[in-house]
Amino acid sequence: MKKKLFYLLIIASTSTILAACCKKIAANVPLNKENSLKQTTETQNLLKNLKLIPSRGFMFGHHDDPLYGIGWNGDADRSDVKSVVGDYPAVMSFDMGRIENGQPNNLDKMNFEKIRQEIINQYNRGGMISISWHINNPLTDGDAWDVKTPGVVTSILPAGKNHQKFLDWLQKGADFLKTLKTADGTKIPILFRPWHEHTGSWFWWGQNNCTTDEYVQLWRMTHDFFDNQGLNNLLYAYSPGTEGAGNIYMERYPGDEYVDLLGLDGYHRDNEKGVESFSKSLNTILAFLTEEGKKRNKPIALTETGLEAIPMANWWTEVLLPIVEKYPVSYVLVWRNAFDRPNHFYAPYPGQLSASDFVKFYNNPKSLFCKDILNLYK
Ligand code: BMA
Repeated sequence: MKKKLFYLLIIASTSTILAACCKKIAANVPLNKENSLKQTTETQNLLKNLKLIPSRGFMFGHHDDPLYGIGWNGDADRSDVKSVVGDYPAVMSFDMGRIENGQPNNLDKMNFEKIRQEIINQYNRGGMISISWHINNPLTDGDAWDVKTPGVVTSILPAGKNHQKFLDWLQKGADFLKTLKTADGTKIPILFRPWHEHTGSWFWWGQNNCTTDEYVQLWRMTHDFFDNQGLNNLLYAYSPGTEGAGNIYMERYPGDEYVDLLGLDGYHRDNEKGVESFSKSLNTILAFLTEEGKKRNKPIALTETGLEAIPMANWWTEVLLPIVEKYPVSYVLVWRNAFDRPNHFYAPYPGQLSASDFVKFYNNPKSLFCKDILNLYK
């Protein structure tokens, strides 16, 4: 049994004042409009709680957690994490890729209706939801990783030939996001994580595939579009990869008014051989984010991480924990446990080599799972 009986201190939002603020221009890009959309109370509370959590520990998260796992797909009330430790992750993330085409299933074959239901379930448990979007390439209609043809971002900005097509895609995304409501109509707060890992070049919005100004325009255009749709239940996470701290991390930062959380996507590769470089790059960037987060009053998080197939028995307590516990990260999220791709998993399942170490990790008072979080929205 888990010993920690901590419930996240709930600080009700009594503040009704939202400062009407001027947008800061981080890059040399003119702003389209003033962002005057007022976030829902639940969304403001989530942001406040994301800032409070590091005084207690960090939330654990898992991508697609309740949808499928090793040896199963679509079972009710199932989760590999829960099967190992008896509790759901405090954070679950999901992906909207293919919503832009009006497809019933996302890029990992998950039905959008089912995703919606699991988002509602996670909200009702008091846990947090994040959404990424591996959106197709609007120039070639290939996938997000199709980087062979240059000029994709140029083609979707206001002067580009695919601008309207892209706005139609954003509309489809907005229409899905608008359906994320509880039975009583409460809009579910979502940490939206667009245009992630852009410091690498494997996505069409990545470093070598567009200019800094184009990237910033793309981000702001997306945010402004969703604002105009009345999506006041979104927080925005900026999630570069591990290419660097400082100037590399900030080069394409869209501005404080467009970002709510500073994230990092950083994976451990190469098993034992990769421990040093994994901890070195995380330590460098998380130390930078700690300072930057303080300066900008933004929470920070390890928005994607993991060691594929976890072939190291004590990875959780001997590699991951010693790094993340040094920094005020609100959450740490590992990627998915694919049911249909051998050895593509990042959380343990019963009998997996690192399962007992994961129980130790869970029992550490700093790691927060769903039952440790009473309600992030109050
Ligand atoms: C990648 C892999 C892919 C998957 C994509 C989006 O890291 O897991 O198999 O399609 O994420 O979830």
